Amino acid sequence: MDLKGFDQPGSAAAGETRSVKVMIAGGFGTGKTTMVRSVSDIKPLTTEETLTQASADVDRLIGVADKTETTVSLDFGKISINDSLVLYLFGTPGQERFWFLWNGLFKGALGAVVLVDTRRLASSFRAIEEMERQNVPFVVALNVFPDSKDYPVEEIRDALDISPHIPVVACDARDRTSSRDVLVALIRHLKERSAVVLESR
Ligand SMILES: Nc1nc2c(ncn2[C@@H]2O[C@H](COP(=O)(O)OP(=O)(O)OP(=O)(O)O)[C@@H](O)[C@H]2O)c(=O)[nH]1
Ligand SMILES: [Mg+2]
Repeated sequence: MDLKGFDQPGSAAAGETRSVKVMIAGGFGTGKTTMVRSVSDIKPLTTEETLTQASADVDRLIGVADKTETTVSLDFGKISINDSLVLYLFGTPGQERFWFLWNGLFKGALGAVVLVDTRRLASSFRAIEEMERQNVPFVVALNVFPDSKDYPVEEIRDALDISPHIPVVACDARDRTSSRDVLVALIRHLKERSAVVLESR
């Protein structure tokens, strides 16, 4: 994986900007659209439709009872991390009936954030499996809601069955700085991974 341009500002050739595709994934209602909206430098593109009663049995709304809309295709946003790095953000749909779109959406993605609502951990199991299946490096972002319990990170790691090298960070998807910090954690993770790959050659 070529991560040229992931270094600090100034290390890329003068005027060179690297564009990277990053996925914002996770289970239903975990805050993917909220994160893309809060962090994007441009007016994000969203494809939300009104939640229908038909999905109520399938997608449990515990904790997000005031949720009225769901992503049916994708969210799209963009953020400049520094002079040499621009991230293009693609938010995935969370409802299971739209997961067939994930294969196409992930093409060319260098990394992903998997958002997790710790009140509904199981809703993000499938997303984590997908990252592993598609071999996309990822970080886990625990989107903290007012009534989320403060579980030790190790407990969450065990419950999600993710390996120790995958970063787990807490965030508030509504907050731009917090969401940006998650993306920076992902970039660091990608850099560390690429260093390991290069060293092992
Ligand atoms: N309290 C709190 N509420 C949040 C936070 N993030 C999102 N919400 C709310 O939680 C609900 C779900 O957020 P969305 O951003 O639509 O979630 P999503 O993952 O895009 O949902 P789908 O596309 O349907 O899978 C919305 O009602 C948000 O207002 C958060 O960090 N804290
Ligand atoms: Mg959404």
